Amino acid sequence: MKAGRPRDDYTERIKTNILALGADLAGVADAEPLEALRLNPPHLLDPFSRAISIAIRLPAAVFEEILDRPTPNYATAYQSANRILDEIAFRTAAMLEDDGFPSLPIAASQVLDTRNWYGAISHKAVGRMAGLGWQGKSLLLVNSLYGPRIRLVTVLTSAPLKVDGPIKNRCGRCTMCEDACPVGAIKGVGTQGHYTRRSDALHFSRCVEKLVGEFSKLPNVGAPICGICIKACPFGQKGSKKGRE
Ligand code: B12
Repeated sequence: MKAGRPRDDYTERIKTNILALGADLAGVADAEPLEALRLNPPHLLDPFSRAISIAIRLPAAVFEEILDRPTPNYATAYQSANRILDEIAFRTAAMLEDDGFPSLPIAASQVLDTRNWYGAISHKAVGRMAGLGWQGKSLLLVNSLYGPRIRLVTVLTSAPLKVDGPIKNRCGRCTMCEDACPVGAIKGVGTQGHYTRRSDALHFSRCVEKLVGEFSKLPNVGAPICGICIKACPFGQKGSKKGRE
């Protein structure tokens, strides 16, 4: 199959196959606006015209357990989610390449610049441009049904997929994530689009220091995770009407 005009039927088939691999959400972003992101390597997007955003939700009970720190069960769910996402992305890229379209899976949770905390490409930016959710006050991608209780992965591709667009930000005046953050890292600044720098939304060093300096050293956690701003978001909470309206 040759790349060319976006094809609705092919896009639907690919999305259906991605969901069949175990994903909960899949959407397509145009790669061009993503060139403005900090990319590693800088020419990462050159061969590609599309970025597929794929998400899986984490079990709700994992967050019920979190009070003021990440739990071993959250650490395990985090690792399992990354493994599942990496496999789905790998298989999706292979499927697209079988159809003749070069495609590159980007790992769910790889940090390439460990000094400044950057991955190859921001999965949240891809997810937002692919319509999976909006960028909340927590800086996280918030899906209307699952809230921020999702993890993300990206597949870059040259396949002629139809692009989905960003969706409206529904944080409104809510301050639940801001109020819950144990180090007051969330500034509570809303955006209808996206933040220009992460420091617009976050006291970044407060978050990093808590996660890296303290939480990652907890027994049976071993990763810079937290989960508190995720749990606090009313979107995706069991029994919450948010997202179902
Ligand atoms: C390094 C890293 C960290 C670091 C730094 C965090 C940070 N805010 O950058 C630390 C260890 C502190 C961390 C913490 C957390 N992380 Co983290 N982290 C990453 C990682 C590996 C790279 C992030 C990165 O490169 N950021 C670069 C900055 C510049 O990008 P950004 O934060 O997305 O913000 C920009 C864009 O989104 C942009 N944007 C949005 N839309 C658009 C559209 C266009 C066109 C453009 C140009 C820009 C744009 O605006 C922002 C400012 O530039 C990603 C995986 C990945 N590759 O994306 C996971 C990731 C962001 N982390 C995630 C999570 C869940 C967390 C934590 C909750 C910890 C946890 N697991 O419990 C906290 C939350 C902190 C917070 N509130 O932000 C998830 C987010 C899932 C979601 N629902 O959004 C990700 C995506 C991992 C995954 N595979 O799912 N993380």
